Amino acid sequence: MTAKKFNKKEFIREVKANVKALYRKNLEEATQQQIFQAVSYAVKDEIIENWLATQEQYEKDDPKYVYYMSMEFLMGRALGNNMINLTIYDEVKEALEEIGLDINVIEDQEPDAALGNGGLGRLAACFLDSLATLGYPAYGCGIRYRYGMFKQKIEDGYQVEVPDNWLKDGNPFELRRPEYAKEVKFGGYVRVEYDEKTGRNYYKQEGYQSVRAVPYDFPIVGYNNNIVNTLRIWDAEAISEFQLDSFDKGDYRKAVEQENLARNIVEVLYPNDNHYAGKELRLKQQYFFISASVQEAIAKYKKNHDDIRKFYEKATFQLNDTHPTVAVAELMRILLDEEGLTWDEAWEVTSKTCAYTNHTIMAEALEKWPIELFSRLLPRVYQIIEEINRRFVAQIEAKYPGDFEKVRKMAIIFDGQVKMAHLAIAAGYSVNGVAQLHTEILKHQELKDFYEMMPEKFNNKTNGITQRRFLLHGNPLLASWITEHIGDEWITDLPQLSKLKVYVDDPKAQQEFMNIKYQNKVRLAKYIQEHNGIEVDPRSIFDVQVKRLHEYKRQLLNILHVMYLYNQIKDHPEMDFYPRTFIFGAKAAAGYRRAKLTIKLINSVADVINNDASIKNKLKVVFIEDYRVSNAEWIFAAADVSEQISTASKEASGTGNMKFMLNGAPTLGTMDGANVEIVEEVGKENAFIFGLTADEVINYEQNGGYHPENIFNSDQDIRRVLMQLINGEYAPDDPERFREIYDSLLNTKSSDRADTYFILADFRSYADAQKRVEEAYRDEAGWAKMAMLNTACSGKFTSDRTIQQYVDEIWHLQKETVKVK
Ligand code: OAK
Repeated sequence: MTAKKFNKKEFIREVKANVKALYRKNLEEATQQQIFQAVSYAVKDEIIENWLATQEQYEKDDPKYVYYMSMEFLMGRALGNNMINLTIYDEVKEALEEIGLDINVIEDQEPDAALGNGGLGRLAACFLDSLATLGYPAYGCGIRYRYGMFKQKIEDGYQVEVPDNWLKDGNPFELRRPEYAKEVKFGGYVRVEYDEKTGRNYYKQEGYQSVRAVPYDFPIVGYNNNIVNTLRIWDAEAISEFQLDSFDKGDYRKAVEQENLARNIVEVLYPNDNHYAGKELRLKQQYFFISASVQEAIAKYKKNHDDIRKFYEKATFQLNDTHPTVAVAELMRILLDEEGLTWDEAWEVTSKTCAYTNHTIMAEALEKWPIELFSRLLPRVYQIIEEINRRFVAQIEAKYPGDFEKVRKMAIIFDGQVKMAHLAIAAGYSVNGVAQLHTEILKHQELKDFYEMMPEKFNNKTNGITQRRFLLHGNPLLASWITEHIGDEWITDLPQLSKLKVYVDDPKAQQEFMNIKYQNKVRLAKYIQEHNGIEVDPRSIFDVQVKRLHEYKRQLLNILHVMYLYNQIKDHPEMDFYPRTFIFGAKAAAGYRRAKLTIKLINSVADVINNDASIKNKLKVVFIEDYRVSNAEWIFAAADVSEQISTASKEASGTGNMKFMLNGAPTLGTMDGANVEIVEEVGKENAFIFGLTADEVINYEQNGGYHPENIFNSDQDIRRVLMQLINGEYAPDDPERFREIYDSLLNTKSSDRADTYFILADFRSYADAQKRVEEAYRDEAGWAKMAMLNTACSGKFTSDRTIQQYVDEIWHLQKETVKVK
């Protein structure tokens, strides 16, 4: 299992040669960006033999593959991670030092591959890392967006979105594979021909427009095992004129339209998290990468197999939420129209191939496409979905005779809409949630009818994260300390961390552990100083909430509590208050007005507090601009407190919570998503839990009885904070600025129910939990123990465990091993 020996001299020689070949420069003349490129090509060279060897081995063994189909892969930077997984990080670092280069500066040149929004996209990236590390044959299938997640600038406290031109300097790790290009067809109409000989109808799409899907491959390096899997993301190119069929030749307008289609389709990632916008272009994106990926999976299978009816023995499609669900119908289309299977044969293959993961219960995230749009864009695919629906409805009626309610609630096509979740559940062989609580809510609330009809399909796969990126790379000091104490097996076997438990009462170990935390806080403080111009004290408590900005995640609860603390300190200057730095990082969807206003509120509160000398630096508020994977690695390493304060029942799992825990930050949170399991692992006494339970929230939602105005009227501290939203305290130039937020909490006119996310209901118990944090932090030894226990008990939350469960319980893949030559 050991990787090829690294040759330092050879590596340096190659870096220099690359600078010459790429830029006609000597090392001394090259920019850091150019050196980054040169180093990356040298690292790619280390990868390429393994990549070839892996694919050869797979070819020979003919294993089953999982195709992880996802609109998003939030990969972050590749260079550091590839060096880590090749186990050449320290060697490269030394080699670069020898020629006067700083590896951190070089790594910092790389733009994040931000082809995702948040949790779902980052999970996909962690899964690819674990699949390669565990030795399972896998493809990530996605889109090569020209522009990824926008870059966030903060101007005058407001979020400004700047295009993310991540490919502008070229991408050293990608490989264009034109030999695997596929044609994808949109629009037109379906012509049916009856063939008397076979007695079958044949369906042909005509008058369509098409684009050429061209794949780019990214190596996914397994940790220290010679395995390199592939992330295959598709670019769109115009079908050149000479390829138009004779009927269309010379049709200039069509040629131009096709060119526009190709240009638009992969232009940009939709920046919505947990929200569906229903845009036509988005459906085009979905079908574009799915059609190309399914065609490729079938072509690959047919290379060495004759019987397409056994396709599912060699391939399984995991649908990352409903976004890739059109795969169900595309697979049916190919099997029926191109492979000539009967409906029943095609259905058997499809329903043994596709599996679906649900990542949210937020109603506004449910994908429903108007049938007019769907049938116009994908006429043949729509016909197939109609037939799937017809048969599914017949099944419902057979099971529940006369119960039209069931049909109304479960049909795939209803009320003029195609419901993608219903399609995924009806067609898939597995439906999973991403944390125990979430799966229970799916089974007994959101997807109750489906669970009752087909309970065997439902299962849970609690999310996980890769320790290679979020500890070994992101927190090298702690990683080394852990290795010194328990060896390095934790890198591929995270539950080994429990061996750290013997050290949690050892004063020396405690001191070392907290000293590492301190150094990581110094590193982050420097970053904040450089990027925000704010000085923060690394001795203060770093209380961190980083994640997408969404009302259900309740950044508003956090900042309202900061306003409350500020009032307290102002009222009682002599009060004993442990200095705190509240750190936020969050992007809001570009069109999400209230989320953007919340960012402005956070920055406005920060301005007032950070500039009030009278509070003597007891409180600081920092909003880190452009929160993304690369700076997240540093943020988790430096956190003392992990804010996971979503309204119970709303956060499907959370994965940031796991990254904090791994890095020794106790959770301050609600009993929501995977927080429940975190508490199960570390013990309630090593977390700060508050707020309504999921059952209580659901009960209010279903039966009413929640009246935030009563809380407002009876709790003077809360009243005061809310009044400060509309009296100009934080908006002297425009006291009405935050009226919308105030109204959302109290005014039933402005929304269906005031305080949709139960912020006032949970405020007191949140403030109490925060008080407990402060008390606990004052006890140095006690805190060190708690922090260490969080790391020691985080073993469950590795994505290696999650992937092994997907393999054992859903995909049934065989482990591969690859030897280097
Ligand atoms: C994004 C778009 C549509 C639907 C869901 C999402 C999404 O990112 N959901 C998140 O998925 C994560 C991975 O499973 C979970 O940890 C988060 O709780 C969930 O919000």
